Amino acid sequence: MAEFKNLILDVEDEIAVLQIARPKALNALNSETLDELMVALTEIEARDDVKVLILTGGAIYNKKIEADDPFRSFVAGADISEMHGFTAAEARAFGIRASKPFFKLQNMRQVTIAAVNGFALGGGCEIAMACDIRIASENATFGQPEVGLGIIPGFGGTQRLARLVGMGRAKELIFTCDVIKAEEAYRIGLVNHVVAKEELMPTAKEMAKKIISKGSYAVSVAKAAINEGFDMDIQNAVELEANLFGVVNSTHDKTEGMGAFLEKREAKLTDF
Ligand code: CO8
Repeated sequence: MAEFKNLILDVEDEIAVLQIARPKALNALNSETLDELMVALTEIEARDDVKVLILTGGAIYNKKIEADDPFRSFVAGADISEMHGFTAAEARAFGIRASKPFFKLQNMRQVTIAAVNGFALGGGCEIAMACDIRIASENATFGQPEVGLGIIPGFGGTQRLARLVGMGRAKELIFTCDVIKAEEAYRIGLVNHVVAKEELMPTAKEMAKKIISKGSYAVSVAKAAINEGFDMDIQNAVELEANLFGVVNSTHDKTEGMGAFLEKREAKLTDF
């Protein structure tokens, strides 16, 4: 396994927990962290012993108000001190560099869950949106403050936010830079669940375990069907689904899953 300066990776019970841990900048994403993320996600995707990835913001914060609060920040955005001196070409290159780990989160075969603690601003909201599912602690806050900095969301925010919450709400959030609380994020469909701080990781792990108990291959094919079909016209999307439905019908899990139902016993699903 690679060594990381700004990430902490733990794998246990087929669940990888990847913490962004750059506390001096509230986990802001700089180039180094984005590159590390790409390395970590590539390694995780190649591991047969990982079925679900939980992405979270971690480490202990030695800061003013909430000293030593590990829930203070998920990711407070892209690193403003790095972006400040960018030329247009450098800014574009930075966006393309970030798109690699973001697309990896979106499309990797394992399910990705963002466990969002504290600030999820700008690039922080965007990286959470690149995950399949978002669970927020009740102190989490979300926003896209970019236009207030004279830029626009550049890690997919103009696209993924509109797809998740609808164009009207996405435009309001992006144009006003409003920072919303977890409950409001839940109300508009930006997050799937809101839980107490202490329940954040247990809830994410509980959901991961539930997903792992299903046929992992079928889950990954369902993920691909949803992702790839989403931007297609309905005719082609349903045809894609039919093709993938054919693929999963030749698996051990299909024989076992349906056989177990017919024999009125518990299915023993694997991952093929
Ligand atoms: N970048 C760099 N450093 C940061 C960032 C950031 N996004 N956020 C916080 N920090 C640093 C602060 O500078 C500070 O460092 P220091 O102690 O050395 O001064 C440290 O983290 C702690 O921050 P604060 O003292 O400000 O803590 P507060 O509790 O007072 O405030 C906030 C916390 C509200 C989160 C505040 O830090 C803040 O507003 N941060 C910036 C939030 C923001 O605007 N995020 C969006 C950034 S732009 C973006 O994400 C664009 C993504 C797309 C880029 C595409 C490029 C192609």
